[in-house]
Amino acid sequence: MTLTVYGASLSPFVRKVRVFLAEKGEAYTLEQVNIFPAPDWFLEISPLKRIPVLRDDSEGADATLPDSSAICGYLEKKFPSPALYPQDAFQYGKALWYEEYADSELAGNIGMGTFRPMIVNRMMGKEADRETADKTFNEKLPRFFAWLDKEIGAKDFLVGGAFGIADIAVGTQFVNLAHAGFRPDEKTWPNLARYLAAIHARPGFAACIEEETALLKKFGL
Ligand SMILES: N[C@@H](CCC(=O)N[C@@H](CS)C(=O)NCC(=O)O)C(=O)O
Repeated sequence: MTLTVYGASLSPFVRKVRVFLAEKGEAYTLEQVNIFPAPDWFLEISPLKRIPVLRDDSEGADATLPDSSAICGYLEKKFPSPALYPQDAFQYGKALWYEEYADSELAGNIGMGTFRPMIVNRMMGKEADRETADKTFNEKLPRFFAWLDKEIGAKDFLVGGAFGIADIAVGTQFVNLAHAGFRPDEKTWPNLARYLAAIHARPGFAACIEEETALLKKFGL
């Protein structure tokens, strides 16, 4: 296998790359890396100590690339079909904006505010912090849900009438929210709930969700 993804399966950014590769129909090996703490060899390929990192042996012995956005941009150039970024210039810009929105604020609030207190805590042998998770879900996340619900409206995909990077970046963060035990209420945000159900049912997402759910079960979560 020439492509290797270094990371851990519950990371939303690792899942982003895995779903991207699945949609491209490209096979890869997932090499699990524990980043708490990251081993020395990993710091050499990930100076910010973050997962994921992609290795592409077809590009030479040291061909590694950190950061999910850099990796997806690279994979799009290397494997152009099916296109996962819009061709139209403005739609392309919009897709990058949704990706940024998901990777920064949405990820921060879901990750630190729900996934860490409910899942990471328990995986590390600590008590779940339900108070923090409930507070995040009830007070911080509704404005993200409302904005996304409005952006999606009656559409199937966020940008350009086709599934792509924006849907992968947004969809992956909501998998972590679901792992933490929370979903946007379908009566309050019906467009978002319908959209997420459809995105998560795609084979790339469904395979990751199934694998991760089994992993969480092994931890008794
Ligand atoms: N911008 C990066 C973010 C990656 C990221 O934050 N990964 C987390 C795991 S979900 C990580 O490696 N955290 C370890 C740390 O920050 O030390 C990307 O898109 O790949």
